[in-house]
Amino acid sequence: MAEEALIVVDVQNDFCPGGALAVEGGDEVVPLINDLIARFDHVVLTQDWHPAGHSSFASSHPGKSPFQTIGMPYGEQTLWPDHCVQGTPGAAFHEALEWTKAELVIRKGFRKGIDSYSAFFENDHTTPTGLAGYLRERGITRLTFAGLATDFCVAFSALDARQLDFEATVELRACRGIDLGGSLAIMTQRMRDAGVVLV
Ligand code: VGL
Ligand code: ZN
Repeated sequence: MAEEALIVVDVQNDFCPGGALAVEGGDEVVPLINDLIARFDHVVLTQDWHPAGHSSFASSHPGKSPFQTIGMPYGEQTLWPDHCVQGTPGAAFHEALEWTKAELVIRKGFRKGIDSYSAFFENDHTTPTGLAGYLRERGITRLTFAGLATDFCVAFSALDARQLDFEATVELRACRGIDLGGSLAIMTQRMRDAGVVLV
């Protein structure tokens, strides 16, 4: 029988109000995600986990500001405020998130020279995080995504899931987006076109 897992994406303090890269209403997803966690047999969390001075931080590029883009060897990269620095309170899960049941925490973005939005691949779209192998070895083929941010880490993860032949559902009411230059509408459409079920 097809096994299912819930993938909880980046429900961390820096993506919640008051955080370094706050997503509007980011904390509102926590009770909804706690309900989902209670309903799923298997739960995986992702955690954005950057070293200080990470190349996705605008502060690492003299003259650049957050939300500008630059060319990196692996393609275009949006620059962000410093966020989710390893071991800082901003990188911790939201204190109300009931994460104890989680079987795996996938940390991402820990290589200084490359960002990683997706739970499956870094932003070069080729360096794997190991999550696909972990899920496949366990016979898990159906994935439900929730968390932050809809148009970045959630969307990149769901799109890669489809590319890797997993079934993918996104619980939109348990997600909040950044919406940079129309990215929310663009990524929502890309998910639909890829066969991601949006509920
Ligand atoms: C994210 C921007 C930078 C996310 C992470 O979790 O969507 N966005 N790092
Ligand atoms: Zn990040």
